[in-house]
Amino acid sequence: MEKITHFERLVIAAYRLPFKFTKTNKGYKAVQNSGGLVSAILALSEKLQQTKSEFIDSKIVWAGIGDNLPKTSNAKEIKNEHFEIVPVEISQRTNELFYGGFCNDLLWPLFHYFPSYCVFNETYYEAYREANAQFCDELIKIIKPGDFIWIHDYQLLLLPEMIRQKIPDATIGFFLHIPFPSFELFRLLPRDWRKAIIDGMLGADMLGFHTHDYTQHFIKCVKRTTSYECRQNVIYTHHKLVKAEAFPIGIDYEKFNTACFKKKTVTVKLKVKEILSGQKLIFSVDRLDYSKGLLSRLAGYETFLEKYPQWHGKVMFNFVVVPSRDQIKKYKEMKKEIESTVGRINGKYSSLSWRPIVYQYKSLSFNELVALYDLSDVGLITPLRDGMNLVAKEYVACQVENEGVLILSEMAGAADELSEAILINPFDHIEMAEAIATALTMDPTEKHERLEKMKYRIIHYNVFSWAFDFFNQTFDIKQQQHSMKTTFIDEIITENIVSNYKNANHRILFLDYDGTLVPFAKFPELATITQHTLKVIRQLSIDQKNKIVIISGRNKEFLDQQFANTNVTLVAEHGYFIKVAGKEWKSTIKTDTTWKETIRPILTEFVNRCEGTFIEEKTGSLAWHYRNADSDNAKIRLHELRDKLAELIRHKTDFEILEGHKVLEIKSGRYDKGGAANYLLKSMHPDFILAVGDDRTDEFLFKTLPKNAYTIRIGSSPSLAKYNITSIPLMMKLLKELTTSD
Ligand code: GDG
Repeated sequence: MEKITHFERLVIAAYRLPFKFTKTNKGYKAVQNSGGLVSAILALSEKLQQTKSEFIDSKIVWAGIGDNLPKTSNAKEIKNEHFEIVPVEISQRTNELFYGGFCNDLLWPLFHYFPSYCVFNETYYEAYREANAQFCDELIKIIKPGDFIWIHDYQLLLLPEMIRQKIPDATIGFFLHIPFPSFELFRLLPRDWRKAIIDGMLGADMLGFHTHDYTQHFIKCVKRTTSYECRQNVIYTHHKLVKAEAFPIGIDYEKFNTACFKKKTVTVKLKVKEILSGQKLIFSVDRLDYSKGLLSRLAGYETFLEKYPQWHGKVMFNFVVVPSRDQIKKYKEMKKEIESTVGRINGKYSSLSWRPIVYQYKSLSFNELVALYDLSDVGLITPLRDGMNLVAKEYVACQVENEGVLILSEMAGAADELSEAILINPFDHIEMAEAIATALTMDPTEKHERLEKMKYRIIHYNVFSWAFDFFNQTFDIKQQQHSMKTTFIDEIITENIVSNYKNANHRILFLDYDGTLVPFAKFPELATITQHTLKVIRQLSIDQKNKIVIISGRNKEFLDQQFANTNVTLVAEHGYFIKVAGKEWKSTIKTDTTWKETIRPILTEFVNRCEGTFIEEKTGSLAWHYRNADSDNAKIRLHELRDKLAELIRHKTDFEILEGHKVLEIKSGRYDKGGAANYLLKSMHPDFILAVGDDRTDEFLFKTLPKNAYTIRIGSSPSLAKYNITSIPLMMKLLKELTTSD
């Protein structure tokens, strides 16, 4: 398949439309909504309009709920220069329960690590499902082939899977703008909701988070909630691969930086300078929200005033809070508390000619915002928890006329990229006070050097790189999905295999053992071959044109026992040993197995902690079997064991953790079934190759065989094999057909 390099339309689904609509005598006027998501996508759409993008053919479509949207039949025709708008209508009652309830009384506080603010309410959850379904219904009406559907944020976690159910081939990306919490927090959700959220998100092809930590938290939650295998950042669901990746959102650096020189900004700056009349300026701007740490910030500033009286009269803190969610009780109360704290601090420290805090509860115009960023000596950005925090990046971009210092909370996603800021713990008021004092006296050369490093990063990974990186990686995962696509063997494929088999003279058949020739049993030694299967294998192997290879993870002794008196080639321990038909066993490599001494005690510890599990020792590997353990307990232990082993072998590229059916095996990475197959193929030029297997260890085989090989994976998992077949009996039926075809 050709690599997809562009799409017809970008369809955004986000809770809110990017504009509010106000009625004027010339019709409806759109006014931009506040918030990080809107800022980012608007910047992207402007860019896409200016430069004919290689990714997208036409206007961006945006589906969301509209504030004050005209209730006319032509609502859908409200045109905007950047977007084609798809209004989603949700009844007020549902919206209150969905947005006010599930989103803002549960997901927001939970994902921002405020569990005590969480309200768990079944009707909220029902409304959340209903609202996501409503979005799905509206989107289904307009989605066309070639669209890239990009779903945003915590209000729509169930939507990806809902769309997937209706349009299986859709290209769906999902981006979470807030943190994804650790499993310790996520597990506070009732089990069903947890599962629904993870499954809902996994409906997407690509899942984006701001930071590596959030991505890892998500993957851990997937591991704890489902039985899906995760390798690096790829999740192998039953139907497809899904990738989870960190895409730290950026800003339109040029727009902010050049705005500092614009006439409108310069006018504001002149006014501000006049007001400051030589005082230093500390500035902050955030939406009204407890996650932004507004009260903590005031406490830090108060500590600074207390500890550094020499700054009284010489510094002013412009504390801007942008109205948001202030109809909600908690926010109303917080606003009151902020106002009384500001009043108290000002009352305590003001003089006739000086006020330490200038508090504004309002939204600033773009030029006012840029002017204040530029003129301030300190940007005081101290959220208690923040997905990214664009304000911090915008602040850096606007350091033009008066270079300042960024004080940034280490709890903001942005702290990963802005390490030259003064990073502080927002709960530590003393640290914050010290940081303010340090910032106000910082040497100009140091300020400049710190800013230059941060600017470099913000310029190079901006909002466009963020979006295009997301698109590119989605295309890549689509490509990978295609190569792992499940095509079930049908009659036509069977006929084709059989007829090619018939016409061939030098055939080789690679057959895995467990899960392929023999179903799983309670203990490995009980999974023995049946007479019927052995008969088919014998029939195949007596044919002079055939070479039959049993390629397994089992040890030599077991395979010898099962295939005694047959003329088959045996591959044991995933390729460590090979016994060509009629010859002796030989090992394919020499490996150092002293590592076992370190790993064995760890596995023993897990056997002790998880009843029903046991260790299998092979020449070149150690395997932990958990088939007979309580599945919940085993899932948890497996997860811990993986983490522990990954940590241990992190720097040893020679190692491999193989996961088969209810078994985890540690071995050297220098041999695998693919290597063994290559070794056997060296001495022959087959005109027919068939390989059958059932788990990840067989993927090495599928990957290595030439393109014309028939590769088959049993079960429905995504695979590099060309085909899937549902069960062992059906596979045996196919082998039987081969025996009768000559
Ligand atoms: C969410 C996540 C994540 C703010 N006040 C004014 C104004 N703004 C603009 C800023 C900035 C945006 O709003 C705020 O973005 P943040 O990132 O700081 O915060 P959230 O709104 O909470 O955004 C956050 C973000 O999504 C993106 O993924 O970073 O972690 O919580 O762009 O400039 N703009 C104007 N006047 C204001 O008064 N013009």
